[in-house]
Amino acid sequence: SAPHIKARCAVYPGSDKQRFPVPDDKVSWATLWPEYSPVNYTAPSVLKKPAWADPDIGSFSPRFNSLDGSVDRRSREGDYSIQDGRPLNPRGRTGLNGRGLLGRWGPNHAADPIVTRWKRDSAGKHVSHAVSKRPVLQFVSIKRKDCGEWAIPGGMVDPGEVVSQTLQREFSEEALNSFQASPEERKKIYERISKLFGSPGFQVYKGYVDDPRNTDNSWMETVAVNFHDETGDSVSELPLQAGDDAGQVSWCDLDSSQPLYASHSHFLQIVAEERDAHW
Ligand code: RP5
Ligand code: MG
Ligand code: MG
Repeated sequence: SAPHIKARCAVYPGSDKQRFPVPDDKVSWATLWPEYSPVNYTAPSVLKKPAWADPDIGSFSPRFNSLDGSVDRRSREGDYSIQDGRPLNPRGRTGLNGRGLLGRWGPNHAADPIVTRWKRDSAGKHVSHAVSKRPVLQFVSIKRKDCGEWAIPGGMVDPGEVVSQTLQREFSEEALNSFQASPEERKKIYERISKLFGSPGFQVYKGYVDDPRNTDNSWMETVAVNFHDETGDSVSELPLQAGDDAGQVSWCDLDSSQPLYASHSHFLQIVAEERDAHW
């Protein structure tokens, strides 16, 4: 696995905290580095003890590497180590300890719905890329309110929730703003997307996400699944509307030059390869 990069961004998101600079050759915990002195930071929003966050370590001893009541503290990367009562990021140092903006010590589980269709011209014909000559895929992308970056409309798995539910729920909330629709519209949306999301989908990725919010003790993990509207008459016809943590929503071309949040570009590359599309 490649060393994480966004998890070492200079300034921690939503704060003025500078991460301790970690060069590539010092990322691994296996490399001894006595001078390493990361900044400690847990965001005030997390310390306020909202329902989605753990308490601080000390008074609290969760069951790491196991299913802890309804909170899944197992990593998809295998067992992680615990040092001084705190879990260690399985991809190594990030220059910051504590939880930052993340609620859980250890893995924070998310799900990423990648909804795709073929790009078509006004006559309905597939559009191929001028250089690669391959057909172009489009995916439903949202502009995140927190950082302004384009991203897959993913979100956190609620305690006890199954991933298939999270995928459909987050897509409905962020890309369709389903709650604001009229009852008939909502019913139509629900029927259309239940069919697409009820199909098996293609599992693109599961595991660690190189997310800028990661710390030495808390990190994002995801399950990314591709639901493809081959004929373009299912989700393709639904009006997109941004909701929840999405500021904008749009069908975007899959293309290696498009910068995206966290590891999302890597997930889309896998989708493009699987479907023999342009990348
Ligand atoms: C990323 O953060 C995941 O890939 C997912 O897209 C997202 C989940 O966090 P929120 O959108 O709930 O902030 O690491
Ligand atoms: Mg959400
Ligand atoms: Mg989200």
